[in-house]
Amino acid sequence: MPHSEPPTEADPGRWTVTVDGAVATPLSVPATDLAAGASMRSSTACEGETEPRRRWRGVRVGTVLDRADPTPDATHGLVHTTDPEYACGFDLERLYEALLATHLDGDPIPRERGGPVRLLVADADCWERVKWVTRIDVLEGPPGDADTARDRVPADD
Ligand SMILES: Nc1nc2c(c(=O)[nH]1)N[C@H]1C(S)=C(S)[C@@H](COP(=O)(O)O)O[C@H]1N2
Ligand SMILES: [Mo]
Repeated sequence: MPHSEPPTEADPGRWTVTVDGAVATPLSVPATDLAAGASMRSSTACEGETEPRRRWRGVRVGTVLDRADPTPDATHGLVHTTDPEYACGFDLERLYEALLATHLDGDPIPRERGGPVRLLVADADCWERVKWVTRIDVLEGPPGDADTARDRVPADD
């Protein structure tokens, strides 16, 4: 499968998620501060696969976005990863309800499953479950070609 290589360095103690772009207060949240609050049951099956849903835990993205205070014209968020070729765009309302997860079934998310920080979204396409999240760039319009996640995934993946 044409998936990103995991980062070589994935220590939760040294990982941060940055929120910047169209926000009043750009910020960087240590991954260790995300392990609280919300949870979501989700499978990570790719199209055509079946895989049981498992319990992901972390914080609601909206909690972090509110702290950054998006501008009144903000409409989208582009979620970046350690893979410079992989970024996934979302409507801001949908991103608010997503989860920045640090735990899978009670344990820190293994690196190959997207740890230390993975995005889980309700009713997601498989490529929207973004592994190794490093940054959310808040945008005042659709990300266009900057959204590369879907393109990285061939139809049969
Ligand atoms: N950063 C990043 N996240 C990613 C991908 C990727 O290549 N890079 N691939 C996506 C796709 S297409 C799938 S099917 C799932 C695979 O997740 P899994 O290894 O937990 O099953 O990760 C998604 N998240
Ligand atoms: Mo996928």
